[in-house]
Amino acid sequence: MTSSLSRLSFGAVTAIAVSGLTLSAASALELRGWNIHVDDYPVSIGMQAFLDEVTERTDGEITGKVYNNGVLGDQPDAIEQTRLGAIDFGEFSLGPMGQSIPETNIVSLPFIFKSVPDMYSLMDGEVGEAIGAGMEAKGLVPLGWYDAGARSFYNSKMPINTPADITGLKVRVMSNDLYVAMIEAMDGNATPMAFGEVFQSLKTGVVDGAENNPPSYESTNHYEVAKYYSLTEHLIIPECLCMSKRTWDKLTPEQQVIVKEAGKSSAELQRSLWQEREKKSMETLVAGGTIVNTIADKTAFQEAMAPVYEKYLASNPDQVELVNMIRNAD
Ligand code: BDP
Repeated sequence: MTSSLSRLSFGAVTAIAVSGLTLSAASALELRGWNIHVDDYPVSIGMQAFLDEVTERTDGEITGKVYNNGVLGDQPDAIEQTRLGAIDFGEFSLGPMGQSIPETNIVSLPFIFKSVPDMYSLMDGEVGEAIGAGMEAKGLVPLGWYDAGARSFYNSKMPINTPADITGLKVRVMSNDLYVAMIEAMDGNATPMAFGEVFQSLKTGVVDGAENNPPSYESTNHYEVAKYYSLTEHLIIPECLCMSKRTWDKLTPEQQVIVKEAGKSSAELQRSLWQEREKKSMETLVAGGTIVNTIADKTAFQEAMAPVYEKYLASNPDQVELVNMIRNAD
């Protein structure tokens, strides 16, 4: 009797202990965040602020680490990993996202946004919602739109003033067929390549140039090996702090509210840090010997993109309305 009683109570205690363990394992989450940029980059600071706010407001139930410098892998790969839940969150350019999430491709049409402020107001409204819904359906929950300014061409040969200057130039682009079409429309040779390989490729002449915003051109030291920076501002690509839908689904409704709010406030912080960094980067570039030229009239570049639009709209008839909404926004 005594022994069966004690066996019983031992069993009961074990059950309680085990269920206690299971409970605490389910509520404590440790997140892994993917980031391609260097530690002091506005994106990196924004992501850390996001994680800190989430940890503080969930009383430590959600913790984690942001892995900077692309140590968790290339961007196209990391996007897939995040969709699958192997990475919990990341800050991605909508550029390389286009290959797996067609709705995001719209922002990769050259010159689609008239200006960065225009991009902000469209992404914070209906356009952002439509794109965000497409992302969510493919396993990424958008938490905040980050700023990445405007991208311009840089190369080691000469200043670019007209589309004809791109003829024959070997230009690295991000992984997306639209960028290949963009370069080919100007008779250049496009090479899709991982961000981390560009410095060496510029240095050894595998490519003559690439294109990016001032902070990325500067923080990667690309300006040391490609000194002509021509302000074509042909692409204004928003970026997204987003969470894997699989991770999102593990959160309680209260945690989801906190995560969304922290995402939004981190985007505000990132956007203001971005403005400062852009200025600083331009100063660093000029001090480092970069030869910067502006393009007073970009019409010729815009006109050269006609075949890119034609082909895109023909193969994405469902996006015609959205494209027009962006192009006609004032
Ligand atoms: C930077 C983006 C980063 C891209 C990189 C690139 O912030 O996400 O990976 O450009 O050109 O501006 O690959």
